[in-house]
Amino acid sequence: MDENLKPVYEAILEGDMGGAKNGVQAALAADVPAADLLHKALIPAMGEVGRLFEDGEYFVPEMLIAARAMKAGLEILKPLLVDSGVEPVGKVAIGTVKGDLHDIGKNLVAMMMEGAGFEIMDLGTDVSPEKFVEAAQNGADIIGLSALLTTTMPSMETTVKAIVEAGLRDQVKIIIGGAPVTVEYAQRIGADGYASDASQAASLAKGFMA
Ligand code: B1M
Repeated sequence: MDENLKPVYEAILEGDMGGAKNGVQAALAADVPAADLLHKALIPAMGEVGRLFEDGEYFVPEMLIAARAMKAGLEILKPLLVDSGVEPVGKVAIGTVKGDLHDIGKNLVAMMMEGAGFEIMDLGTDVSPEKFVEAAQNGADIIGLSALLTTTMPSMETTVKAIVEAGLRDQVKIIIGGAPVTVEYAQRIGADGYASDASQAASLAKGFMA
């Protein structure tokens, strides 16, 4: 791994928020592109945290502090990844579905969509189907649903159904994503699209508005 990326990767694994911030700043000062920091240090570090959790070497507190360190790094990268400043191409309401508290991936998708020119209504985490319906009523063009747990994926289907029942299905496009989600699942629950990562989600959203 690049010597500028390694301290960031390690700081996230150790849950060292200050180290992550300093590492990101130092790497940027050494002309490492923000996208490289994201894809070659921050995201792989969280992947490794997940592996360590699965192997029983990390527990929830370690996951939490690693997530906090990653978020601190992301905050610094955000202005560099989001370079919008033009008329919004559309409105996206995005949230992590009911019962699910994971928000790093969702935040990243929101960030990339903002960078692609969308206005973002960030509904947060543990978002009920009713809240998504409300967002559709309030003019969202696209509804983005994120889920990281196999146990919360069914909330995606419930949300799609709630939007149908509210008579709003023709007014919005629904995009879903998150580690356990698949394109087949998206088709099965009647979503309009699935994206495996944040930049794919932004391209998909742009395609819907074209
Ligand atoms: Co949790 N957790 N967690 N966790 N956690 C996972 C998801 C897990 C896979 C870990 C593991 O076992 N290997 C596992 C789920 C197993 C499963 O369901 N199959 C798990 C578990 C079990 C749990 C708890 C149940 C643990 C417990 O309490 N015993 C608990 C549940 C809490 C709840 O939500 N109710 C829990 C809690 C937590 C923390 C709070 C400690 C923390 C979250 C902090 C936070 O988000 N603020 C946490 C973390 C950090 C993780 C891991 C380690 C990292 C997730 C992450 O941020 N990844 C994760 C393991 C892993 O994923 N490898 C794990 C980085 C992020 C950039 O990637 O979120 O995948 P990701 O997002 C990607 C794509 O998925 C996609 O684009 C993003 C960027 O490219 N994407 C979309 C995401 N949303 C999208 C939406 C779209 C399109 C694309 O369209 C709208």
